[in-house]
Amino acid sequence: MERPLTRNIHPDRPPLNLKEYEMTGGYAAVRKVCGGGMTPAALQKLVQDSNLKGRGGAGFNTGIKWSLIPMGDQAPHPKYLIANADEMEPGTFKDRLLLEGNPHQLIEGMILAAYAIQADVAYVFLRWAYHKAADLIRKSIQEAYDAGYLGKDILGSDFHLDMHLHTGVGRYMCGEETALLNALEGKRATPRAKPPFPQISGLFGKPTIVNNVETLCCVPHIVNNGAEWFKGLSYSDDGGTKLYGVSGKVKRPGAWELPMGVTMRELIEEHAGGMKNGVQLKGVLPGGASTDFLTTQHLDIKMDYKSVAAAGSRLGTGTMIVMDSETCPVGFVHNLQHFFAQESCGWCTPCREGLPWVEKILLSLEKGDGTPEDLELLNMHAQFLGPGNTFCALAPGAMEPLQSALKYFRDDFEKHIEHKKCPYD
Ligand code: L3W
Repeated sequence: MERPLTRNIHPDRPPLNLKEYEMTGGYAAVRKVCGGGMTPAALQKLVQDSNLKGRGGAGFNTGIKWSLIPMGDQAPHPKYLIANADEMEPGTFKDRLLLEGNPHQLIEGMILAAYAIQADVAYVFLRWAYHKAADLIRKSIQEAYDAGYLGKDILGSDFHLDMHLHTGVGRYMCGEETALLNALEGKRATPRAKPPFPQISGLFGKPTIVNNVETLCCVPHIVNNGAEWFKGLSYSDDGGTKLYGVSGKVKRPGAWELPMGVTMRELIEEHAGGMKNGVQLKGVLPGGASTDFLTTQHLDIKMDYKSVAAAGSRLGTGTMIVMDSETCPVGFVHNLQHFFAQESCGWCTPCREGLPWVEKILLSLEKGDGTPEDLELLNMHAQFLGPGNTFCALAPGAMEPLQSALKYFRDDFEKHIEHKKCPYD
């Protein structure tokens, strides 16, 4: 089984420095492209043909996103390329593996993406808590400058690119691409209305592409091996491998690179070693906290965008949170809503006012003070805060685990009301 993104990542060894990375074939793709082997348009087409879909959570086709950027002599400059490394989705720790394990792979992917859109400046927008990654990226960017992969006339071509590291200050909101752009401009991290999409008016009003770390790390391998090879790595229609993760009461929580489309059962039972002794699987959030619960009846679905959506949830980041039979679903969802309420940027009223209210109702239920009307109120909120009623995806994402918990674990909610206490205490 091929694992292009992680084959040179070993937990017990420091990441490859530039020379070591080159010895494993690193920067060959930049040499090929900047050496005249591929035009920007051909690179955009190659990535589109590979069917690489954005790994940040939304699954938008990467090549199509790039193709929406203005090109040619009339295009506004500077253009920007941003790696979204603000990994703060609860239960998600896949980009960290790539950032700490092979920073040059990300830098190479960013140079290629920047070439494809003819960007002038690139930023890594990094989660504040990833201190180790920050040191490694800073050092690796310098190494790439020293070797001529960044700066003016890269490898003798007429392509120039500057790259900077920007560390956030610890707000979940900055993972949303337009809030990220505001933060990078030194403004309050509130989302912007879309359209215009960042491809047309992004950072400082200029054409900008924001891609997730894992997405960008796929690009050198697509350039080296081709679109058909990339598609062939997958068990499904979506191209490539995927970094999947499992957390919760499993025997071996972790993250693994596997063919896109492995089943949920394989992930939990084989890679994560199954549930810990004494507990059973009750529910799964397939791709971080802002996805709908699936349950044991869904274990055999493929973990790809289409299959997870058909089951009523989203692949999201592909890093699942497993809920076990000893954990109270009401307490579990309350904990998530506490996080989302705290991380709301406050820009739009439904999210700012609604999430703390949802949190309060859940806390009251969990303490045994809930009433049957509270369940109706929660259902109503799941609609009010759903897609189309808020400025960005934060509150609708928060409603996904709530609405699905009310659907699959309603008994548990009702028992709290009936017995006036948490049945799991
Ligand atoms: C041009 C159109 N571009 C969509 C682009 C858009 C964006 C991408 C996805 O996030 C989930 C959320 C969280 N013309 C376009 C278009 N695009 N339609 O495609 O867009 P969208 O709107 O489907 O999703 P979104 O609001 O960006 C939805 C998660 O993604 N999320 C992501 C966080 C990522 C990180 C990370 O990578 N470190 O933190 C943020 O909300 O799960 O449910 O680029 O511009 N017609």
